[in-house]
Amino acid sequence: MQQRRTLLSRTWFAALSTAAALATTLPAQAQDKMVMKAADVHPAGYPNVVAIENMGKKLSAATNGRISFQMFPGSVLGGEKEMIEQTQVGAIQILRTSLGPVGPVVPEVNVFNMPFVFRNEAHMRAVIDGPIGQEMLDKISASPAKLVALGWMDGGSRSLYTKKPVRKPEDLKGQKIRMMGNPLFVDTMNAMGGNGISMGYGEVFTAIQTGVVDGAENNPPTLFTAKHYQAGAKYYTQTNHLIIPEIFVMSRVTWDKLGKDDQALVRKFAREAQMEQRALWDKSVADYTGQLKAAGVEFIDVDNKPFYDATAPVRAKYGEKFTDLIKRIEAVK
Ligand code: BDP
Repeated sequence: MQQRRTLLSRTWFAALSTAAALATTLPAQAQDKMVMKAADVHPAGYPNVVAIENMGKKLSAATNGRISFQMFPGSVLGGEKEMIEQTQVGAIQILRTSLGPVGPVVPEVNVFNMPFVFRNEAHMRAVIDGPIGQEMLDKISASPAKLVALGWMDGGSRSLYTKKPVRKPEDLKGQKIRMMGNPLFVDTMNAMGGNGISMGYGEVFTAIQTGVVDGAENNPPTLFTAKHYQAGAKYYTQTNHLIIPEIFVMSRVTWDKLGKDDQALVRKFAREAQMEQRALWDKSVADYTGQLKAAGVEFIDVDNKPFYDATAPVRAKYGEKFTDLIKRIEAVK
């Protein structure tokens, strides 16, 4: 009897130690498997979506499938404002978003959201690639917003698209123009001569179609993929009034669950995603501009000086808190 008990407990002991050994060697495959929800308002195939998907594939390969991304494109998880909130609480793990709707959550980013703060896209890229860009990512991560900023993405330049042609600020009189959710943008449009209406991206098509707004503003890839020109906004006026970089972030809730090595892997592949998106972006601007023209969208070249001058009060109002930073931005070649 005694012997039997010993035998049994030995068997148990052996089984337990095997389980323990498995647990220390296998956590990677079984227990800690993490499928991160990645979200974007843009559809599958859009440069930003592709770059994040590829980042997820690299992470998955480097961790033997322990960490992977599942992409939810095309606003299926909500508009950007809602997705930012979901990322803050950890319901979304990876989010690519414009910096526009981040402004109300992390006010420091508004310096990049100001009209004509960058001279052109090359200037914007030089700023985000340099120390100011890194400082801004660090500010977002250090803010109470619970977002860890992983990198930048290109959002090109935003220009106006309307049902009636616009060539000067006076042409915007009485026109309701949809802007992203941030009071800075409503002020910008009001200063440019129109009536800024803040509205979620997903509502813009119907709003243009039904006349709730007379137009909106965005970059050519978004105008093309969102098909807003098919809703009637066929005049694309090259004001280039906003050159807003975009970011991708990880929920702080998720980031804190990762070990140091995994965090380093995420950083490495994030840097690569930033570079990959830029190459895809340049190609997509050229492609989509061609397709917009082929679809009958009229590109109007304008002197944007009157729009620049008209928005001086907006830069004065929102730039007040950032005077030193703005001087540093201007000094970047
Ligand atoms: C696009 C941005 C996207 C914004 C959208 C908008 O890539 O992040 O949600 O504009 O206007 O250019 O809301």
